[in-house]
Amino acid sequence: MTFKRTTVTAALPYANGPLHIGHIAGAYLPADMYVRYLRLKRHEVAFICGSDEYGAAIMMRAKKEGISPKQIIDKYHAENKKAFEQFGISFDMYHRTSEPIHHETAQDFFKTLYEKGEFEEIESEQYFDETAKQFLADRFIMGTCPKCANENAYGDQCEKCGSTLSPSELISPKSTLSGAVPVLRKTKHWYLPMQKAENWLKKWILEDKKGIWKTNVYGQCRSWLENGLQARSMTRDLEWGIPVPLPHAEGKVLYVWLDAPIGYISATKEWAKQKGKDWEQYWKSPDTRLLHFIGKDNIVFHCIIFPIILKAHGDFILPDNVPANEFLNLEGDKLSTSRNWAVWLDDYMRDFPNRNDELRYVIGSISPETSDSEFTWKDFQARINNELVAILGNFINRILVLQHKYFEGKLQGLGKDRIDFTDENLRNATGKAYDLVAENLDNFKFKAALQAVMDLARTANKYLTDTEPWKTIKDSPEKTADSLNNAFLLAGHLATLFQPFLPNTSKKIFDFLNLKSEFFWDEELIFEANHEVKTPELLFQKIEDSEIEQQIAKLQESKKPVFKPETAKENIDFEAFTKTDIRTATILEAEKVPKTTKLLKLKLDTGLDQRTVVSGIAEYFKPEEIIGKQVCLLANLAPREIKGIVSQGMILLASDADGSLKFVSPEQAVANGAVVK
Ligand code: B3M
Ligand code: ZN
Repeated sequence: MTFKRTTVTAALPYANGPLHIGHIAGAYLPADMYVRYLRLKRHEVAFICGSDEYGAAIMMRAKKEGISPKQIIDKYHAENKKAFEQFGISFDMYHRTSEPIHHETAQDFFKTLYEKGEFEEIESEQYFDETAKQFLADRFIMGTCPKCANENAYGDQCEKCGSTLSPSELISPKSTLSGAVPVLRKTKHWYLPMQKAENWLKKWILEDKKGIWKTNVYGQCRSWLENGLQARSMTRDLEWGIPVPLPHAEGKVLYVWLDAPIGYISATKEWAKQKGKDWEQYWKSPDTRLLHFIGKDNIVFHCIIFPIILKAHGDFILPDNVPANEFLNLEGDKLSTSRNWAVWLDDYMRDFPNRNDELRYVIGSISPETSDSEFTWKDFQARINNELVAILGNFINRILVLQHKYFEGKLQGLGKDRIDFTDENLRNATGKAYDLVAENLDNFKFKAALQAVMDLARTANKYLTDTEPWKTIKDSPEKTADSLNNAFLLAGHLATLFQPFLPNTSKKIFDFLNLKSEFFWDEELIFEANHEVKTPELLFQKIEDSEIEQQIAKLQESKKPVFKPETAKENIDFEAFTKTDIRTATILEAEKVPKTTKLLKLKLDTGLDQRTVVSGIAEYFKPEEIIGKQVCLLANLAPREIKGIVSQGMILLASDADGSLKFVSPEQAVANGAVVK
C-alpha cells in the first residue's frame, strides 16, 4: 500500500507541568525526526499535537498550587507550546483540548457512539466525599496498599510496589480532598464493552501487525488481549472535563482517555481549516497512514481503546503503527516531576543557549526505542566532545581551512564546469549511508539512523587522513583540489543526512558551504566550478567539565527533600502556655542506653538541680560530641520511666527537612536555669 499522506500524532502532554528530557526522548524527538525525514522525502504530512487539559492530573496540580484548573492549563499550555517551538519540535499544529472545537468534536463522537448503542449504561457504587461533596476519582483516594502496606497508595496504583489497584482494595481509604473517609454512593456511567472488540483486535494486532509493530508495543498489546479486555467507563463524576452530552448527566464528564485522543482529530480539523485543507483526508482516507508517537505508558490507550472508539464510530482509519518508546532515566534514577528529578527543557535551553542540536544528538543517540535508557551529564559531555566536536565539527572546519589556505575558498573545476565525486568509494559510501538511514528511519530506529550518519562523518575524516591534502599540495595541487572537492561533496551530503536529527547544524553547514539552507533527500547536490565556500567558524563548542559539574550539583540540590511542615495544631490560650516550665540546661554527661539504638541517657545541670533525662537522639548525635552543650529543657514534664531509667523532663529539638534533629538552644550561653518564655 503506498500512502498519499501521513498523519503523525505525538502524545498530548498534560498541561499540568513543564516538559523534561524524558518527554522529549519518549515521543516528541522521535516524532520530529521522523516528520522532518518525511518532509525531506517530499511526503505530505500533518504533524499534530497539543495540550491535554482535562482529567485528575490537572485537578491535582491545581489543588497543589492552590489555583484553578483553568489557571493551570493556561500557564502550562503556553509554557509547553513555547518550549516545543524554541526547541524545534516542528508541529504543524499544537492545539489544546479546552478549545470549543475539541469539545464539539469529542461530544459528537460520544453522541455517535451512544446513538449507535456502543455504550452500556451501568450503575455502580463509587467513593463519594461527603465533606467535599463530590465523587472521588481514583487518584483522589489514598489508603494502605493491600500488597505492600504502603500507607500512601492511590486508588488506582501503589507507586511503591507498582501494583495496579482499584479503590475498593485500599485499606482504610481516605479522600485526599478533605481527609474524610469516603462513602460508597450509587452513580451511573456509560461503559465501553471492550471485550466485544477482542476478536477483531486480535486479528488486527496479533496477526496483521506481527513483525511490524515494535516488540515492546506488540508484547504489551498481546498481554492485554490474552488477559481479556474489560468494560471501561467512558465517563466520570468530575467537575473538570468535557460535559457528557446527554440529558440527566449533570456533573458527569467524558473520561479523559476518551476525549484526549480525539484531540488529535480536533487539532487536525483546526489545522486543516487554517490551511484550507480537508481534515477528513487525514483521518478517513485509506490512502492516509496514521502514526502515533507515544511513551510506553500510553500504549493501551492508543493501540486498543482509541482504535475501538474509531472503529465503533465508523469510517475512520486505524493507526498503521504506534512506535512507542520506553523510558529515559536520569543519572541512575527514574525521571520524576513530583520529586523534581529531571532536566527541564526550559532549564536546558537557558543553561545551554543555541545548543538544542547537542541535546537532540545525545537523546537521539540513546533513544529508548526497545528498552529504558540512561541520560548522564558525563555521557552528554562525552558524546558532544568526542563525536560532534571531534568528528563532525573537526571535519567541516578542516576542509574550510584548507580550501581557503590553498585555493582562496574556491572549489577548483579542474577542467569541468560541475564538481561531482571522483572518488567512487566515497560516492558508494554516501549512497549506502542514505539507504541505511532511510531503512532505519522507516523502521523508527533513530539511534541506528543517527549513528549511520555519524559513521559517514568518520569516513570523511578518514578520507582526509588517507589523501593528506596538506601533503599533496606540494607536488600535486590538482590532487589536493580533487580530494577537497570530494570532501566538500561529502560535507553537503552529511548536512542533508543530518537534517532530520540536527536541523540547526545542517543549516550551518549548508551556510558554510554557501548553499541554500535545505536539500530534499533525493535532490542532486553538485558544486559549480569556482564555487566559493565561506570562511570557517566552529560548528560546536566543547562542553567544559565545569558546565557538567554545575548541572550535577543542581540535580543533587533538587534531591534534597522538599520540607513539608507538620499540620499546625489547634490554638491554645496564654494560660495553657504558662503551665510549661522551659529552662536552659547544660549536658554534663551522655551515654547510650544499653540494648537500644535511639536512646541516650543524659545528665543535665538545670541550674535548679542535676537530673537525668532520656532522649531519643542517639541516631543523630554521638554522646561525646554533645557534652557541654547548652540546651532547652521542658523541666516540669512529669517524670517517666524509660527502659528502667527515670527520665525527668524533655530536651527540645527541631526536626529538619531531611528528618534529622537539631537542638533548640539559646544563641549565646546563658545561665543554666534561665526561664525560656
Ligand atoms: N496526556 C498522558 C501523558 O501525558 C496523556 C497523553 C494523551 S495522548 C492523547 O502521558
Ligand atoms: Zn504497594
